[in-house]
Amino acid sequence: MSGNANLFALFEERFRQASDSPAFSQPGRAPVTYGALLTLVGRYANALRELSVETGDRVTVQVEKSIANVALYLAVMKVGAVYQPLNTAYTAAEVDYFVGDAEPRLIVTDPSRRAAMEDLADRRGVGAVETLDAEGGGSLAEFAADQPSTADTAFRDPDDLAGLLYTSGTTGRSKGAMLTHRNLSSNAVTLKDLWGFEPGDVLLHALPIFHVHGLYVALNTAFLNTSEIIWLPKFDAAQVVAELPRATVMMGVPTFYTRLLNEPRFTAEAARHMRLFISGSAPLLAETHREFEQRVGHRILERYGMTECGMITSNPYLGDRLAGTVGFALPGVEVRIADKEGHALAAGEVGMLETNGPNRFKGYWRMPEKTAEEIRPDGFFITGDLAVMDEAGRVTIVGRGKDLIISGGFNVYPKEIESLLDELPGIGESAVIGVPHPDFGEAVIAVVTPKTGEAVSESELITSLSERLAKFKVPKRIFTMDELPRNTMGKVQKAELRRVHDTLFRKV
Ligand code: MCA
Ligand code: AMP
Repeated sequence: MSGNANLFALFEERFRQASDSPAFSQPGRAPVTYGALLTLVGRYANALRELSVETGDRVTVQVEKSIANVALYLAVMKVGAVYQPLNTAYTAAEVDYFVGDAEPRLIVTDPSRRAAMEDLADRRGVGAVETLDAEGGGSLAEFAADQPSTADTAFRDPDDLAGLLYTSGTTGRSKGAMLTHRNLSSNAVTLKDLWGFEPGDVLLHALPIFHVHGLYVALNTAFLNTSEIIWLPKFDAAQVVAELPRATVMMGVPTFYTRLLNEPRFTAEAARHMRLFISGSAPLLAETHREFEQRVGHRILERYGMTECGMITSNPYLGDRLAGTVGFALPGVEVRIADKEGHALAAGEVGMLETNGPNRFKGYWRMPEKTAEEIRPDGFFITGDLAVMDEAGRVTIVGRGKDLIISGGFNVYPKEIESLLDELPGIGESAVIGVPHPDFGEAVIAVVTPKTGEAVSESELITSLSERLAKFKVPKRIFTMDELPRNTMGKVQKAELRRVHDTLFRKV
């Protein structure tokens, strides 16, 4: 019989060997060792089993970032269940959809949302609701504290699910990407080696942990290396600068790096101990890359990935990190730039980036037709990103074949907002576009046409949208036009709206 493919089995062995080493350090608090983390995970695993969570069950988690949250993530994996993290900004209406689709056994929520989640659980037939707060307290923490500290690690096959992470679609409903133990392990092992993780590395962690970047890319590589993790609740430039002198590696979205450059205390001296800065989730402007190098003497390593495939390409750790490019396919990962039929194009030609490898997800949860549309029969996944590859295999992302806005590293699908706007009183039609923004990279704005004879109020529209949508999706401005520009086929010309944005509208 082959070994246990459960990723937690791999971590467990390493955590045990490093049991006296710090796993997490937080400003002003005693560190949590890997041994203490193992104990906590054991207690949470027993708590999950007591709550009837079995292998293959989904556990929906919408809680603030905390070490207890990490222990819960690891415990879900340990018992062989499937972790479904949700952005804390999602409203009850948004969570309702995810819960209805994933059909979890257990929902873990912030204490402030308990009543709303219990209602939802009743309607959706979810067995249990428990809470965790930002300090790691709450009903689940209390229950776990009374449990034994050791528990068996469930035996899992490489293709069994470890995570269910939702990505919105360009049309219609959000899709749950089914991520397997093989997907997560292969990516973590590859990145740890590729990015040169070594004993003594300290990771500064300021990302949220409900997305692939902060959860799997950052935590899993650090865990494989049993690195100390400087644990910050969120990105705060001044706090990051204060903690950097103890760190060697940091991962962030481009907004982290532009915000650091706006912080006068961010100097070469502050970054003297750093080995590596990594950026991803959205394009890093070449000028940010250059300014960063001038300021602190580090070339940011830009990589490219997505929820469905984890990391796909990376600039080299040793070798040229070129501004504006995302580097080479990871070892073991295939990338091709293809035409509409999936045939590879020659070097230098722009096409769709398609990829395959052990990191590629298993498919969309209960959506076989969507899976078949996006994964070709030869296994290549159609990413929706337009790219070009040079003779040496270096990839540059040149645009998106999908109508998507990335704001501060969060994805926003215009279609979702347009559908809600179109339902509001007084609106004829709407178009949602992304426009350049100095902090978020892109900002969401909307253009609406009023129904004949009706007046629309920007602030009322924003208030209505905020009741249904996470804050980061709500347009920063909503402008009114008599009619939307259309091409001869009648399709709204978003490129034209973006082009005239600078001249027609005030900047956001
Ligand atoms: C917060 N706001 C935002 C965003 N974040 N609006 C647009 N885009 C955002 N990303 C809202 C707030 O609700 C607030 O609204 C106002 O904007 C200003 O908030 P501020 O305090 O400046 O924001 P913040 O709390 O400092 O957050 C900004 C942030 C954060 C630190 C950049 O958004 C963040 O941590 N982003 C990282 C996202 C990420 O991890 N992405 C990875 C997913 P108001 O003032 O009205 O209340 S992609 C992925 O995983 C793939 C696989 C990959 O390749 O990595
Ligand atoms: P998500 O669906 O949240 O996983 O977002 C994945 C998308 O983020 C990709 O399809 C790309 O469009 C974008 N992305 C991630 N990393 C980069 C990068 N380094 N440069 C440009 N776009 C990126």
